[in-house]
Amino acid sequence: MQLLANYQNIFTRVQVNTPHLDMGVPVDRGEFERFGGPVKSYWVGKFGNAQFGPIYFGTLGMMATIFFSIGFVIIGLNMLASVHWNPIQFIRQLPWLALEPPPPSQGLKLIPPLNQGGWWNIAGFFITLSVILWWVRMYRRARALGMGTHVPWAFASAIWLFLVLGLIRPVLMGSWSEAVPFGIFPHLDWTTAFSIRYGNLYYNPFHCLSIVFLYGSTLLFAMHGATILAVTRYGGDREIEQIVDRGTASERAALFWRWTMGFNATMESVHRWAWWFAVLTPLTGGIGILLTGTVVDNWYLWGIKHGLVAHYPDVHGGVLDPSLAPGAKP
Ligand code: 07D
Repeated sequence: MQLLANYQNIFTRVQVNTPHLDMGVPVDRGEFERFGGPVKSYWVGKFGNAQFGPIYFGTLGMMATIFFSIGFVIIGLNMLASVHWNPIQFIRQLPWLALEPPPPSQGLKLIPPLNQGGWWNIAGFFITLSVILWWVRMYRRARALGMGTHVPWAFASAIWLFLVLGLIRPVLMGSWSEAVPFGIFPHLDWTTAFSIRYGNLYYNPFHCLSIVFLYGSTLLFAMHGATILAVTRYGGDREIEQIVDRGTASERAALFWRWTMGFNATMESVHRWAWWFAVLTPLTGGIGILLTGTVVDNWYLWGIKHGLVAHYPDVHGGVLDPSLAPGAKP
């Protein structure tokens, strides 16, 4: 009893250890051998599995890594060129350096002059290719293990937002200049500029929805993670196999939520809640970005029209749509 009362588990307490290193189940549909390691680390075992490797790389993994590296190096070299190839300045200014997309004058030209954003198109092409190949690799590895494809489909949702931001929306708008620059602060500056240019993204209902699912995901993850940790002393980490048994960790976990808020997810459904919340974050976000500038030019004015914006006293005169302001680019 004393032992149970003291049992706390913020860090992993149980490390799976075998006398031999575990190579994993044989995969008959795998075309390649796994390689690298395996090595064991006690401290890594505090956070996850103590064994590193072996990893399955295969053709797709190799190609995705090569294409990503090409894109990454192009971005890095452009940044280095922007500080006159000075390595010290490269490191000092790295968070502010950018590889910008082509300016509006280049429209949707496939390969604009290299110093007019052309490098952005080339780097973007390689990174997009790499992300897509990595998706196919994930799908194929899940299939090879006889798993469902839930992970790749969740990843596809993130790729959807990535493609909307960098490819689909710029194409619909007729200009690469609408796309996101590569760079640490520059991409954040782009986000703010985008919000201001299109009348404050807070009034975009899909941005609202995306935030609901983003915050909701963290809440659900915290609730589920905390619940399981709280009942591991009763074997709660065996989650699903306990679902039908009385008096188990699963039943206590469920009862805890039924007692405190009247409703409980089940050991199965909580994972579906988590999956859907996570997937819906970039899914709804991508819809919101796709509508911006294509269907809706100013979310603040849209919000006034649809009763979303609170009514303020008209102290500054009316609000002008920036796209109608004198000197605004069409
Ligand atoms: C970004 C895409 C998937 C990524 C993939 C990975 C590589 C790496 C590496 C080049 C995460 C591929 C990438 C392989 C390449 C190299 C080296 C997923 C991504 C596949 N917002 N906002 C969201 C909040 C404001 C704005 C989402 C909060 C302001 C814009 C989310 C606030 C302004 C966009 C969210 C807030 C503004 C967003 C992102 C608070 C100005 C988007 C969801 C409290 C700052 C994006 C509809 C996500 C979107 C987005 C949250 C405020 C602008 C819910 C909490 C008002 C322009 N915002 N935001 O999962 O979808 O991203 O909008 O203030 O485009 Mg916002």
